Amino acid sequence: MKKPAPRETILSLFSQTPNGFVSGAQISTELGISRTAVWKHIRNLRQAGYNIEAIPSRGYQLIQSPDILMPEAIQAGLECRVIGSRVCCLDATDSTNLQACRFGDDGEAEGLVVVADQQSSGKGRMGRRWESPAEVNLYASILLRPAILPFDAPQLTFLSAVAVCRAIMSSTGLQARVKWPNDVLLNGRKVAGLLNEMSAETDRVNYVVLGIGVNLNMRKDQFPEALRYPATSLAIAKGHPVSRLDFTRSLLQEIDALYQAFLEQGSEPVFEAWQQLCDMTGKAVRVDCNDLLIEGVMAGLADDGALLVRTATGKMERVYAGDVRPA
Ligand code: BT5
Repeated sequence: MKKPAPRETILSLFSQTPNGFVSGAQISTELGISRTAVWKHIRNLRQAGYNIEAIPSRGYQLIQSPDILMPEAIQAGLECRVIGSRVCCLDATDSTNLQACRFGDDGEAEGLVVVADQQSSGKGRMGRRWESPAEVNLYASILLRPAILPFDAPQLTFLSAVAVCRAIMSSTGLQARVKWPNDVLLNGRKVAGLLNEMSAETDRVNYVVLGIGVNLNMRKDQFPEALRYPATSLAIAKGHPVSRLDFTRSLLQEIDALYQAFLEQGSEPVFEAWQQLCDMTGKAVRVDCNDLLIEGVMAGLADDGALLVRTATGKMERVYAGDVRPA
């Protein structure tokens, strides 16, 4: 594993001390650098927006971190085994999914996270657009290389959905819900969308990219009028902004834990968690599958992640792609 950057080590030291103080001597020993070099790193952190006070004979104290997404801040003290082994933060990009696929094609190891402050061509499913205004939300893509069959890769969408719900709960206390196949809802409004992309051969996955867009601090006036489904953000639901940095860290930790469970135990624990977060089971639904409309009662998930819908004739339909609405 690559050695952490000095900035990352310093932020990690701050996150480990209960009273928030870290002495210059401690930093200098940890990094093997002079006290003058320590002071220069602290100055650079201040310039990047970190409010750090120097208190004589006690050391440095981190008063406040800026809400910017930087690799060092995301990685400092992150409790992950795989996810976040490398983090790439971009001011702007076409699509973080496209970026992560480029890294995947270049042989980048799994665990890479690409985040961007804004996307000019944020992607939804089936060529749709994901609204990605600057500096308010999270647009992230995670590169994975699981030893699974291409057929099983769609199961990972459920993993992202559960992770997003858990991160929303831990950062805001709000209980989000999932909607098949790739939505996360808050009070019945879409707060996050997921788009997985894959590179594979017939019987082998080269990589999977988990694309995750979460509306964190998006304001009402930033949503276009014509959306397929009513939408919201965490800030609208809470009435105050949420920390993009804290949310991102929490999300990556949730994904890491679920991914380990997926690799060790298969999709069952993920599917079970997803079904508990789904309100539509047992309810009447209408599924729009392009040229086909299926109406019936949502019966749950099949082993492969297909949506099971029991129609009025008693037939159990398996749906692999489509948009679900309450009937
Ligand atoms: C999705 O597609 O919900 C998948 C969205 C995935 C976005 C992430 S951001 C990071 C990564 N990089 C990418 O380029 N993409 C991923 P779908 O189910 O097809 O929903 C798309 C529809 O949701 C659009 O047609 C709009 O109606 C609506 N929509 C667009 N932007 C939205 C937003 N920010 N919040 C809520 N709804 C939105």
